[in-house]
Amino acid sequence: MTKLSFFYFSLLFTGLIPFFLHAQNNSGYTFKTSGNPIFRHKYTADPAALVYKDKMYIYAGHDECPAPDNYYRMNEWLVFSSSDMETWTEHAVPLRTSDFEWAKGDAWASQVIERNGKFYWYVTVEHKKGGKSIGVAVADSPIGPFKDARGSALITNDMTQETKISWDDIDPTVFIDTDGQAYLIWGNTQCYMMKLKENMIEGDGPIIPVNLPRYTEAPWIHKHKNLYYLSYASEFPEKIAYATSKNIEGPWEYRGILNELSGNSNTNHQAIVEFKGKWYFIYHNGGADVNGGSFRRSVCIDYLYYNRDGSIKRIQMTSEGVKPIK
Ligand code: FUB
Repeated sequence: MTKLSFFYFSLLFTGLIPFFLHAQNNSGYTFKTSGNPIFRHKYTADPAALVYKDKMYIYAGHDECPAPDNYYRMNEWLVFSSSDMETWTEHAVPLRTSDFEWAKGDAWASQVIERNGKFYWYVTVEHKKGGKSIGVAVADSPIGPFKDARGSALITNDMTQETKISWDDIDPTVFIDTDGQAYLIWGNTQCYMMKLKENMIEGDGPIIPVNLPRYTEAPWIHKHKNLYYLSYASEFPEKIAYATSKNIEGPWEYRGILNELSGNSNTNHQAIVEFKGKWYFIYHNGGADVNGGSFRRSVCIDYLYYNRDGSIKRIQMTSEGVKPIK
């Protein structure tokens, strides 16, 4: 290769790196994070975490709105995995709104859970008939490929009547209790709960309103030492608040604010999981770069600590993020 052709080759190669990083499908792209936000090559929002075997998986919506526009342009969800919280792999795009034949778009908040070796992904989408709806996709692996498990929405706007808005059926969180009963919790403005059948793709009983003070959206349910925790986005712009109960069906006791406003993002959307002996608070802010904000969000991770009485210490959002697990 002559010096000149080497020069042109290098130019082409280095010029293509950003293209590859922003390409639709970064299957197998592995990188070390250097603090918050942890993913910087794409905007990522509404994180949901799943701990399975040796790894943490983070599922996120992909904020694709170009600056300076400001609207939710979200057509697909992404999945990342790590075994040490420092080295992350982005896998092939596992799910798009177009995988739900009945959906029109809007890859809003979601959560994945495992049952009997299958992975169920509950997602928010806009229904072709109008109104936000919840769908469920299924896969044999945490990284997919996922496919629509029902061929129809699990929750549609006409199934909930507590508010008149068309976007109240968003932001599903899912939980399987120690007795095997699965629950779906979701909602904007009004929080709802419904039992799921063992097949995980059908409701099992009525939709019950869950009353939480200053509730906006983004419920996340987890259990710690026999206490149920229901965290959620409160007011707008959003802080994350939480409530606890000894019974998953309530009543819920409001326990205060867990996370403050997340900088320049109106939304804050959290997930809470234990991984390898530590608890993590996973959320988004608008801090990836100068174009970051409410419609170009980025996933962050900080530690979560409990007090002896079961309450949770206020989250300290940091630039450094969490330490690698040795
Ligand atoms: O990403 C779209 C919506 O913004 C989510 O569904 C809400 O939780 C908020 O983060």
